[in-house]
Amino acid sequence: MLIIGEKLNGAIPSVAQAIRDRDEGFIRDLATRQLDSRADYLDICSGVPGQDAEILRWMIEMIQADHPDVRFSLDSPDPEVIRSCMELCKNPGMINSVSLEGKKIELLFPVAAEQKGWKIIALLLDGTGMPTTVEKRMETCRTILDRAAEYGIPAGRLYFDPLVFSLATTPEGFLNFVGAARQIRAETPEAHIVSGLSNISFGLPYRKAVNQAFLIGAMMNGMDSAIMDPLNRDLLAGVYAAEALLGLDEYCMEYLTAYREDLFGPKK
Ligand code: THG
Repeated sequence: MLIIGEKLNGAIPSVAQAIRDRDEGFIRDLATRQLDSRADYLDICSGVPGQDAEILRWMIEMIQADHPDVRFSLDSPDPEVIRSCMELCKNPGMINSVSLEGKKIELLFPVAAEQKGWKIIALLLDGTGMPTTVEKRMETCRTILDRAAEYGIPAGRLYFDPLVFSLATTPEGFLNFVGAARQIRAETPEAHIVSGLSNISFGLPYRKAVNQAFLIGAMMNGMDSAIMDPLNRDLLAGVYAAEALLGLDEYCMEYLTAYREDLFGPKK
C-alpha cells in the first residue's frame, strides 16, 4: 500500500495558520513525523488561491533541505503550478491531479511523459459534474487511459481516484466507489486505485470509525494507495493488518516489524 501523508494541507486550520505565519518549525515537524510514520509521499496543498506556487515552493525547498530523499504529491487545482513545482523536486513524485476538466491533460501529460518517474493521480471527473454511477466513472477512466497511451504513458503510472462522497448524503457512494475500483483493476490490472479517506465521513460524528471501515473495505476491493493521516496509529495499523490479510505480507513480517518498532503506538 502506497501511503500519501495528508497533513501538509492548508485546509487543516492549524496548517493554514502556520502557512500564514510562515512557521518553518511547524511545517518541518509535520513533514518529519509523517516520514517517520512511513509515508511514501507527502501531499502538499496550500489552500491559498493565488499564492499556491509560492507556498508550495516554500514547503518543497524547506522539506527537501531536511529530507533529501523526500517525494511529494503536488496537490493543486492549477496545472501550471504543478508543472513549475515539478522542476523544484529533487526526486520524482506524484501529480495530484489530472482529470478531463480544462486543459489539465494537455498541460501535464507532456511533462509526465518526459519525467518517467512521476506517478499521476487521475480523478474520474469529465467536467460535466460529479459522477453518480459506476459506468460514468468507467467512461472517464477509459478516456484517460487512451489519452495517456497517446502520450506514451503506461497505465502502471496512473492512480485512479474514483471519488467518494459522504455516506451521510450519498448512501450508495461507497458501493459506487468499490464498483469502479473493481472494474478498473479487472480491465487494467497494472493501473492503481487511490482515494482520500475523509470525504466518506463528512457530516457524521466519530469520523475515525467511518474512515477506518472505508479504508479496509476499499483495500479489500483493490485500493492500493491512500491519501491519509499516517499519524493516526489505528489507521496505520489497519493498513498493515489488511495488507497481511490480502496475502501481501508474507508471514506478517511487515506487520510484526511495525508493531515491534512501535509504529502503531505504545505496545498493547
Ligand atoms: N483525492 C485526491 N486528493 C485529495 C483528496 C482526495 N487531496 C485533498 C484531500 N482529498 C485529502 N487531504 C486531506 C487532508 C487533511 C484532512 C483530510 C483530507 C483532514 N485531516 C484531519 C487533521 O489532520 O486534522 C484529521 C485526519 C484524521 O485524524 O484522520 O481533515 O480525495 N486525489
